Amino acid sequence: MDATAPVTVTITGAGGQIGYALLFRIAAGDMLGSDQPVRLRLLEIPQGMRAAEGAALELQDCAFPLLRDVEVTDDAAVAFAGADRALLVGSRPRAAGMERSDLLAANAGIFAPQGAAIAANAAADVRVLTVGNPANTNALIAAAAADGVPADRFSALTRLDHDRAVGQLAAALGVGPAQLQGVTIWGNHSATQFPDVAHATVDGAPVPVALAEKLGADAVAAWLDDVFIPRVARRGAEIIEVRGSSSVASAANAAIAHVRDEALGTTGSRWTSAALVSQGQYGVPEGLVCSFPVTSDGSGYRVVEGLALDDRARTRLDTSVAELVAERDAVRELGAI
Ligand code: NAX
Repeated sequence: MDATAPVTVTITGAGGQIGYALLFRIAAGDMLGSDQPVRLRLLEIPQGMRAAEGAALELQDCAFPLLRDVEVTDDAAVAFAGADRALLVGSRPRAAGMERSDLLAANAGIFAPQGAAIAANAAADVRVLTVGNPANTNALIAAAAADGVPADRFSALTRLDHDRAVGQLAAALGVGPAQLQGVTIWGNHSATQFPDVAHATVDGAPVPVALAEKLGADAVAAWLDDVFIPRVARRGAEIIEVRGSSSVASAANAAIAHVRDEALGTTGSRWTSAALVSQGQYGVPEGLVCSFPVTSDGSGYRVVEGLALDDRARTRLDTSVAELVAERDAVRELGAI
């Protein structure tokens, strides 16, 4: 593609909170680079159209040099027409008293038609990030419905969990986030996820050793099990409790970082975390959308293979994978995949 040809980016749920935090940064060049023009396609349901239209007016008022045009629609075929990148943000949140099967069914009703609309209308090399929860299983549903689109074009967001883990670790070690490498989120974007520091380094030195120096060798396991892992896994709830509203700017930042690293590449030996369709890596059943350590050379994410998992790590990954299997089986029973 000509370097200056615009990239078409479709955002679903664009009238919602994360949509509002995403649009302006994408238009400013934070996601695809400061020399990459973009076209934005905003998909909403009828109730969300006015909010998305209002955001489109504000985008115009920013006169972003990279923003070629903005279209707001409630028609998925229009929204995904020619899409190079799609960010599936709009989803059905869990209402009070809602059973998990009802939640999965409601989201299957959103993500299956969107997957089909992507297959029918998007660019041949489209890449799709699912943000809306339950993100892993929504990505699985969309990928299954997108006939003819290779499954490796679909991913789900666990970059927010990854960045939360890096933030917690940086604070505990008294270092900057950029000094840390090799943190991994394994599994589902849920409370069962496994934030793993076993392979992480701080300024090139092993994080477990740095933690032992900081906390005392005997205290590291308890800190990881009782403080770090639960805090990262339940950070979303902590944000709601303190802020009175769910994570928005941090979620949008993570989605932008996910697509930027996928499109422009992770540098050097750095890896990040993303939920990809498993090809059986680390014993994760094929076809599940599971978070792994990943790198990209700019042509798409690939799982970092060959990392050793000790018994403790294996058990945690297996627990999260069992939850993904249960979600997949539930949507299978609903006939959604
Ligand atoms: P909002 O409720 O503010 O916005 C959602 C928007 O989606 C609404 O404007 C709604 O009208 C629209 N929508 C609903 N169904 C749609 C459909 N079929 N087509 C197009 N648009 C549709 O929620 P917001 O705070 O923006 O969060 C969006 C999603 O991100 C939620 O599912 C949330 O749980 C999820 N999150 C995922 C995270 C992750 O790390 N994977 C973290 C942040 C966030 O919790």
